[in-house]
Amino acid sequence: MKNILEAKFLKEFCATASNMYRLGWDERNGGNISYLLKEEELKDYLDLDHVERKIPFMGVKETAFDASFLEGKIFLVTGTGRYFKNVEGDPENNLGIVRIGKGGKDLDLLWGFADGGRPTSEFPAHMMSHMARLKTDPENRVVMHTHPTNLLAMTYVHELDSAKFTHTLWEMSTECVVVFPDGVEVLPWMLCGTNEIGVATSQKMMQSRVVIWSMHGIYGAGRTLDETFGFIVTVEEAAQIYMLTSHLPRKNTITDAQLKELADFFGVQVKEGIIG
Ligand code: 2HA
Ligand code: ZN
Repeated sequence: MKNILEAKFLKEFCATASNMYRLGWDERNGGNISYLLKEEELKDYLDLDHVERKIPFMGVKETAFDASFLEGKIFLVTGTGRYFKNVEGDPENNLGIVRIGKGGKDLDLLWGFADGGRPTSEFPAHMMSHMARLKTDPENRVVMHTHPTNLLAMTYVHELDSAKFTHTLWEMSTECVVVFPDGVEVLPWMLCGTNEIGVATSQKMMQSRVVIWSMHGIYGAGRTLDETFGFIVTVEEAAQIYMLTSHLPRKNTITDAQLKELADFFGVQVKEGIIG
């Protein structure tokens, strides 16, 4: 077997966590990432028949949570209570590779969480989001949650209407409408770590790859770590421009006609009902 610490997917995952930490978005144990792995990319690194231990799902009501759609799927995931700051230096304790067990009722730990850890408290929201995204895009592999500073600030001062929030973000930078043409979906403040927020997030994920948890953070989904991180960075930069300018008299803006011109030129299908 090859050394898993040398695997491309693991190195890239660790580098992403470090980047997010250095951007100041993942204070303490804030943030979590899950990454759907393919058996082909794992088989040289792990004996997939060897289960270290079984881990129950936490924070979910058995009756309300059904992950059977993901049975047998394998995820690399950050641990509950773990700090992004420490992931790169000590992946074996801070990360785990888990397989969704029979009927989607529990997890097989295949690697990691070596000191007794278990997946993020937001694991249900991650799994429900993966299910929603995979139904929309079978190539989706990443769900990422973090606390970007300016985006959080914006949820305190901007209306929490998804269409209005999207329109404001699109106006803040020329590339926005091209990078996230399906806009953002905004959830009101909700208790995190619960089934309810997982269900609400996954419903929004059917419509958009970016879901905002007001006064908390963001959920992004995508095909690769780079793509998903890219959505979040772009949204956060737009929010930063909003926070730098919203209290000043606005002299210029990107007009709806220009947003439409951008969408047409780059050939992206923008969400209905946002550009007038
Ligand atoms: O994992 O960010 O939402 C820590 C969090 C919970
Ligand atoms: Zn959070």
